[in-house]
Amino acid sequence: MVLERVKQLASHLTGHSGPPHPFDPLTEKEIEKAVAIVNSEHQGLFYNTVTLWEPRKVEMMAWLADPDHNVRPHRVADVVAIGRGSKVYDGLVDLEEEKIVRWELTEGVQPLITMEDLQIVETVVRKDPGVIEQCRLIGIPPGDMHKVYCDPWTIGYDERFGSKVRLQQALMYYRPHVDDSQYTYPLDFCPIFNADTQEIVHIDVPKVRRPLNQAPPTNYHAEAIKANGGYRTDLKPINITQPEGVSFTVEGRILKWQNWSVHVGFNHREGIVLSNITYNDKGNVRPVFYRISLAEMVVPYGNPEHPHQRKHAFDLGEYGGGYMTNSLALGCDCKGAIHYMDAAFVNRAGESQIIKNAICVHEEDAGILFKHTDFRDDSCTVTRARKLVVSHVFTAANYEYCVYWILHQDGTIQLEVKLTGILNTYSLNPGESAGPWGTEVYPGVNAHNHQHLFCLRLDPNIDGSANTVFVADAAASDAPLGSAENKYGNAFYAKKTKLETQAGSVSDYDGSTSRTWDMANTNKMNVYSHKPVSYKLVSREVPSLLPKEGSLVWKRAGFARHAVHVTKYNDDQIHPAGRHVPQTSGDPSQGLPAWIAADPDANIDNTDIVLWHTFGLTHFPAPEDYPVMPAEPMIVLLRPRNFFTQNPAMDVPPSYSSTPSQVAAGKRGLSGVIDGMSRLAFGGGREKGGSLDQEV
Ligand code: ABN
Ligand code: CU
Repeated sequence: MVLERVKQLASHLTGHSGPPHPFDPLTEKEIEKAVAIVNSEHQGLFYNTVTLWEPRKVEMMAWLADPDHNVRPHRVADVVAIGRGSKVYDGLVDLEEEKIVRWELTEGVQPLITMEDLQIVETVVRKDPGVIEQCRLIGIPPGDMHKVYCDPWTIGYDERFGSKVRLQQALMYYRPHVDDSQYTYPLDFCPIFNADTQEIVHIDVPKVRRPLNQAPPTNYHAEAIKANGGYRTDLKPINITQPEGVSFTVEGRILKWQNWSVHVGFNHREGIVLSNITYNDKGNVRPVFYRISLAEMVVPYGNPEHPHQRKHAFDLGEYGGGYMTNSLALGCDCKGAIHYMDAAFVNRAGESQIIKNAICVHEEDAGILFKHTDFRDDSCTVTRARKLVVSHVFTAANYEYCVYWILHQDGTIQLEVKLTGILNTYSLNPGESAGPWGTEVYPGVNAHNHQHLFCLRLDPNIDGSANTVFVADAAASDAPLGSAENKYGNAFYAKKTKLETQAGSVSDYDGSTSRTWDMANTNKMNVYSHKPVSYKLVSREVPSLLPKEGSLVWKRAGFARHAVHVTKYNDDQIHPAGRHVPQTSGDPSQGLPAWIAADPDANIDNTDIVLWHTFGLTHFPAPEDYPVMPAEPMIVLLRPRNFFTQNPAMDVPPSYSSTPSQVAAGKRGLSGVIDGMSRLAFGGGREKGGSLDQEV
C-alpha cells in the first residue's frame, strides 16, 4: 500500500502519470496500441469495440488487498472487429505483452451498431427509388427528399431475414423545415437497410396507408417558444455556490467523499461503472460492492401491427450507453463546482476518439439528513444532507436517458434514471383512434405504449465476497387471531427467504409485501441486532414484462422476465442479454436464462454472487409528454441494514442544535455552523403563513 501510494505521489510531482489503475477504461494510447497490434496481423478490419477487458476478479481482489506484493493485473483490450464479408472477430490483446492472446471468428452474431453505422443510412434512404416512390404515395414529392429523415434502429430480429446479414430498420420521418421536430411527421413505411451492401433490401408497407400529417409543426427549441408566446418571466436566478470548493477528491479515477471510496470507470456499453466501493467506518475500511453498473435495458413497444413487434430497443447492448453519451455542459446538465471525466473510444477506422466531459461529478444539497424537535420545549437538532452525484446522459435516437449514481452520507447508494427527450411516434389518419395500443399526443401523432426496463448488475462485497441473498417480505404472523402467539392478531414481521440456487433465485416484485432483497454476509452479525450485515435493494418501480411468454421480446430479453436473478460470480458474465445482442432470435435465449439453465443448482449461498435486478416503468404516453418529455425519474436504493451499529451520519455537522437545558437557560443553540448563505425570502419577522423566522 505504502509503496503504491509513494509511486502515485511521485507521479503527481514529476508529472509522469503512472500506469493506469486496472479498472481504468482504456486510454487513447492504449486503444491505438491495441489497434496497431491487431492490424499488424489482420488487415482490412473495421473496429466496432476496443474496450477494457475487465481484470479477472481473483487477481484483482488480491492486488487490491496488497498492491505491493501481488501481481498487478495486465491491461488487456477486448476487441470486436468486422472484416470482409461481414465476418465478426472477437479478440483479446494483452497490452503489456504486446500480443494478441485470443482471436476468434464468431459466426452468426452481429455486434452493436455504432453511431457511424447509423449515420450512413439516411443518405441511402433519400436516394433509394423504392423509398422515393413510397414517399410520393403518401404525399412527399421526389423534390422534397432532402426533407426526409430516418432514425435507423437495428432490425432487432426479423424471422424473414435472420441473423447472417447486418440489417437496420429505418424509422422514417419528414421535416417541413429543417428546424421542425420530425416526430410530428412520422412516415408509415419502414425500409430495411443492409449494412454490408449499403442498400435498401426491403420496404415494409402497411396495409392501411397513412398520408403525411398535415398538422402544423410543434417544436420545443428556444426560437419556437419565443415565436409562440415566449418564456415565462417570473423566474429569479438560483445560484449554487461552493465558496471553498468541493468536498471530494479525485486521484486518477478514485473518488473519495464522506467515508466513501469508489473507482469510476466507463465503457461504451454500460456507461458508468462503479468498482471497489468501500465505506470507511470509523477507520475500518469496509468493502460494500465490488462492481455495480447498468448492464442492459430493453424498450418493448406494445402495438401489435406489423412491423412494430420489431420495435424493442436494447439501448445498451445494441447501441451502447457509452457510445451514445453526451458531452456535458457546465451549468446546464449539472450545476455547481463540477469535475468532469472524458471518455475514449475507438472509431470504425481504428482511431481513438474522445468524448469530452462524458461524466460529471458534483455535490448537491440533499435536504434534511435527520431532524428531531422535542415538542415540549422546541429544542431541536436538524442536520442537512448532501449527496455526491456521478452522472452521464445518453441520447438513444429520440430518447434521452440521464443516469445518476448517487452516494449519500448515511451509507446509501442510489441509482436514479431520468427519462426525457422525445416519444417514438407513428402516423395516424384523421379520425383514426390510437387506442388501445397508443395515444394521440398531437393531431396525427400516435405514440405507442411501451416499457423501459433496465437491468442493474450488482456484484456485492458486503464485508467480503461470500454473500447471500434473502427475499424480505412484510408478513402477518401465521398464528391465528386469538391464539397464544397472536392473541390480538396484530403481529407482523420481516419474513426472510434465503435464495440458495441459481434457478431458485428467480423472484418477482411484490408491492403488497413491500418486498426488498437483502444482500448479506451471514458470516458477520451486527453486534446489536444479531442480524447479518447487509445491504438491501429497495426498488418500487418494477413492472412485469408485458410481452407474452414465448414472444420475441420475452425470448430475447430473458433478463426482463423477472425482477431478480442471482448467479454465482463468473468473470465472463457481464451482459445479461448476451455479448452480441443485435439480431439475436432468442432461440435459445442468451445471457441470464442460458447461464442459469447451464447450472440451475449452482449454489449461491455464502459465496461470491451477482444480483441482477430489472426495474423500470410502463409508459402510456400523453399529450404532456409532447413535443418533449419533462424528465421522469425512477430510483433504486441500496441501503445499509444491520451494517452499522448506529446511524453512520451522526458526525455530519448540524445546521442547528439546541438541548432542553440550553433552551431553558434562554441560550441559543449551536451557532456558527448555520448556513450563512440562506436568508429570509421576504424581509424580517413572521411570515403571513405564521411560521416563526429562526434566529441565527
Ligand atoms: N432507441 C433505439 C435507438 C438508439 C440509438 C440509435 C437508434 C435507435
Ligand atoms: Cu417512454
